[in-house]
Amino acid sequence: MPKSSIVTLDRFILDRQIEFRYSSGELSRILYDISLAAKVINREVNKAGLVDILGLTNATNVHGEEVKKLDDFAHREIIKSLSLGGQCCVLGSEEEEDIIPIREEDSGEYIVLFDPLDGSSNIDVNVSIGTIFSIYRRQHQEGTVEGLRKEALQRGDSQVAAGYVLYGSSTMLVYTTGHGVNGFTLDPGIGEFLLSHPNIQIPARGKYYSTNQGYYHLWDEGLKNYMRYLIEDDPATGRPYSLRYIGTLVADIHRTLFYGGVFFYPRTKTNPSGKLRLMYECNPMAFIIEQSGGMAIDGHQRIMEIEPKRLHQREPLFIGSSADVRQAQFFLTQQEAK
Ligand code: P6P
Repeated sequence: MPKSSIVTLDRFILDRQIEFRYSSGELSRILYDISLAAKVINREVNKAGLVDILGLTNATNVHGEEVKKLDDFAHREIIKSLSLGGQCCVLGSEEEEDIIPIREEDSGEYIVLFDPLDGSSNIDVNVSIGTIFSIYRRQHQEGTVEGLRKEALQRGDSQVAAGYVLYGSSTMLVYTTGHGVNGFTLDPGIGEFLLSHPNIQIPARGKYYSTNQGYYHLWDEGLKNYMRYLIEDDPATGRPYSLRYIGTLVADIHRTLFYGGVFFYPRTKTNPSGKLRLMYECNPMAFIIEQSGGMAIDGHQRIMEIEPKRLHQREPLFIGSSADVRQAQFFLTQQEAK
C-alpha cells in the first residue's frame, strides 16, 4: 500500500503527539480546537466582502483601536472553541483587557494567549490578515484570578506551542511544539488543513528588510545607520536589500520565514516600547522563527527571555534570518557604545 502523501493536520498532530513530553492528548486537543476556529474564521474572512461583516462595531478595544466586526467575531470564535474542551484554565486576547478565566472548577492545565485577527486594519482592502496563538502549561494550581493572571505571564521560552493562521491567497496554519516548524494549507474542498510545508527552515540570510520606513525620523541613530547600510549599492555583499512591508505582522513574518531577511518594528522616540505585543505577537513569532533556525530579539536580548509584567505590554522586535538579525544588533549596540 503506497504511503499516503496526504497528511491532514489532525493526523500529523496525532502522529507527533509522542514527541510532546506531556503527551496526554490535551495539547493535541487545543491544536485541533484552534484549527477548527481558524476554519470558521476563514469562512467569514472569505466572504467578508459579500456580507456586511466589514466596518466597525462602534466599539474600541483595550488599546483604543476601532474593533472591526471580524476582529470581534474571531475573538469570540476562538474563546468558544477553546472553552469546550476543558484543557485550558485561562485565555488572554488582544481584544480583552484582563485574562479570561475558563472554568469555575479550576481545572485545565493550559493557557492560550492569542491575537484573534492581526492586521485588522487591512480587512477592508482584502490584504492578508492572520491569527496568532501562544500556548503555555500551567505552573501552579492556585485557581484565584490573581494566580491565573500570573499563569498568563510566563516567559516566552516556557511556551509549549505557538503558531499562526494566515488568511491570504490560500489559508495556512504554521506551528511549532518545539520540534521544528510545519506548515499546513487549507483545502476548502474537504475542509482540512493538509501538510504542505514540512520542516520549514528560514534562510541563514535574506535580501529583504521589512519595516514601516515612515517612522525613520523617529528611529535611534544606530537603526538609521543599519538601514543606510542595507540600501548601499554593494553587490559583493548582497546589497542593496529590497523593502517589503505588508503591514500585517503574520504576513510579513510568513514571507520572512520562507524568503529570509529581517522584519523589525523598533522603538521610536514617541513609542519607546514599539507597537507589537510581547505575549501574543512577539513571543509566538519568536518561538516559530527560532525553531526554523532564525533569531528574534528586542534589539539587545532574546525576545523569549524577557520577563513579562503585563498582558498587553509592548516590545521592540527584530526577527528573521540569524545573519540579518545579528547585523541589526551590531548596528544598534555599536551606536549605544559611543
Ligand atoms: P504600522 C497591525 O495593526 C499590526 O498590529 C501588526 O500586524 C503590524 O505588523 C503592525 O501593526 C503595523 O503597524 O504602524 O506599520 O501600521
